[in-house]
Amino acid sequence: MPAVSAMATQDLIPIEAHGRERIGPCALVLRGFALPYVAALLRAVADIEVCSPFRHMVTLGGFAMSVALTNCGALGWTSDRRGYRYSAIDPLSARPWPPMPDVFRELARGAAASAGFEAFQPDACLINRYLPGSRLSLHQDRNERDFDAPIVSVSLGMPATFLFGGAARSDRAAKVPLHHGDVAVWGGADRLRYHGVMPLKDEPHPWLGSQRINFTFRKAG
Ligand code: MD6
Ligand code: FE
Repeated sequence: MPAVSAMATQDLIPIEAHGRERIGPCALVLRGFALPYVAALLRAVADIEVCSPFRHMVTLGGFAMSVALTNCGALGWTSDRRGYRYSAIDPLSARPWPPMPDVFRELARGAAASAGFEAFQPDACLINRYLPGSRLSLHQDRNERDFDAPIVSVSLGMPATFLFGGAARSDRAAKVPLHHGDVAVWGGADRLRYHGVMPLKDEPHPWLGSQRINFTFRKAG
């Protein structure tokens, strides 16, 4: 039975109603939380990709990722044949990543606080662009220096099926649909859970067309 709260004008309402879905003890999806920020996010991405274009990085195994990525903020997530790491320098431009716009920080902090993680101070924003067929295989986020800070993941554009697994790669993963404007937050006991994204179907979004843009905020350093 879900927990309930009494309201004056209605009957019993699940506490997680109003666009909040619990996907773990310390993990939530905040439905539509990013909608007020969409225009600012897209404007900023247009600026960021002039300096640090989207590119397909190569993984440890030597394969190009199907997802194209760039970063903003003091640190950016990178991958090559030697492995995964955070870097202050974009290996493509050989310059620092573009700064994280204030509006990004405001969105990430607001979403984290709403999920119970006060005082989130993101220093890294990974920006992923998915086209139809792009996918992200199950993995843990463990390149960050400490695991006390949550991960805040913002979805724009085409819908995706987020896989939210357990502490072991072989644990069964829940399939969580993510739509334009949704924000997933996971931390605490859920911080190291395996997660990924199923191959994207081509279901064009009215504004963004056949792509999904994902912003993943972290405290990496
Ligand atoms: C997403 N991205 O694109 C979630 N994690 O919806 C990730 O979980 C992720 O893209 C670690 C490194 C790169 C990523
Ligand atoms: Fe991840």
